[in-house]
Amino acid sequence: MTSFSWLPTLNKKYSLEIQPSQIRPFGDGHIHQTFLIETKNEKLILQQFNNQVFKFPERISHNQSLLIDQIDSKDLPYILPLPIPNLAGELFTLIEGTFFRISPFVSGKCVNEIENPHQAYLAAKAFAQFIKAGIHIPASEFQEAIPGFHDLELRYNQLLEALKNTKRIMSGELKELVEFYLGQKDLVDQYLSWKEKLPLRLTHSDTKINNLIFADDFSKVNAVIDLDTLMAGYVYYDFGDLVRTVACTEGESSKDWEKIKVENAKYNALLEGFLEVGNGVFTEDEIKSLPFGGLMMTCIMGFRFLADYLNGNIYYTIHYEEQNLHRAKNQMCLLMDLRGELHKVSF
Ligand code: GN1
Ligand code: MG
Repeated sequence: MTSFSWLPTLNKKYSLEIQPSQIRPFGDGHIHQTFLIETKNEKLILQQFNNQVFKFPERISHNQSLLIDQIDSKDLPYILPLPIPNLAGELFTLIEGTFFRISPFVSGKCVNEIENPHQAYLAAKAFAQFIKAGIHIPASEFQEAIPGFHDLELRYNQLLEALKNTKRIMSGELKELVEFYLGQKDLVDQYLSWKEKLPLRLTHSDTKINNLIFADDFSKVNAVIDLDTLMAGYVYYDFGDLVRTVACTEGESSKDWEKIKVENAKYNALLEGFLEVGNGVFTEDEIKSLPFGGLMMTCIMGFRFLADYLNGNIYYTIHYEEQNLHRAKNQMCLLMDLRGELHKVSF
C-alpha cells in the first residue's frame, strides 16, 4: 500500500497529477482505506474500496447513479459527495485487482461524538431529509449493496454460525456476552413483526454520526457521506443508528462500561429533528417504529461485532485483538440501558 504502485494508473484514468507526498490517511471508517489528497489547487478524497465487504460494487454504482438521476436535491440543504467518474465514466477504477474511487472533499467537522442536543437535532434532520428527498423513487429499484445488511434474523443466525465454528475459548467475558446476545431473541421477533407493517424506502442505512460532516461552527450539516449502503430499508434503521451513536454518553469505542448510558436530552433532540422532517411524510406505523430502531440497531451491531470476534476479526478494521469483543460489550451496555430507559422518553 505504501508504495502507491497504483498511482500512475490512477492518475492516467482520471487525468490527474497526484504525487505520493500529497496523499495521507484520513478518517475513522471501519471498512475502506480512506486518504486525503491535497494538491496546490484542490482537496479530494481517495478510497481504496473494500471489496471483501462490498462484494457487488456494480450494485453500488447502480444505486448511486439512480440517486444522481432521481433524487430531489432541492430538498437537500447539504452536499452528497458522490464519486467523480473516471475518464471512462465509471465510478470505480480497477487497478491491480483493487477498486479505487475519488470523491469531492467537503470541509467541516466529522466527529465520533457530539457535544449537545442541538447537534443531535441537526444530524437527525439531515438524515430524515435524505429519506424524504428519495421517497418518490420506488425502493425496489435499488439493489442490495450487502445482502441482508440489516436483517436482524440473519445476523442472529450468523452469530449462531460463528459460535459453532469459533476457535475461541468460551469463558469469562466472552461467555457472558454470548449469553446476553442470545437472550435478545425477542428483538428478532419484533423485527419480523415490524416487517409486516412497514413500507420500504430509500434509506442511507449507515447513519452513524461520523457519516456526516458538520460546518466548522456546528451551525449546520455540510454533507452526508459514506453512500455505499444506500438501499431499500426501513425508516427506523436510520433513526436507530443515530440513537446508537448520538444518544449515548460514550462513543462506540469506549471501555468505560459503567458510564455507557442513553442520554435522554439527545434522544429527544433526535426525535424532534427526525419528526420535523418526517411528520406528514412517514406513515403512522413508521413513526411508531422509531424507538424500536434504537434497540434494533444497537443489538445488530452487537451481534455483528461479536460474530466478527468469534470469526477471528475478519470484517471490521481493528487496532487490537479484543477490539470487536469490546465493541460488542459497549453495545451491550447501551442496549441494556436503552431497554430500561426507552419508556421514559417523551414520545
Ligand atoms: C461500518 O463504514 P463505517 O465505519 O461507516 C459498518 C456499519 C456499522 C459501523 C459500526 C458496510 O461503518 O454497518 O454500523 O461500521 N459498515 C459496513 O461502527 O459494514
Ligand atoms: Mg464511515
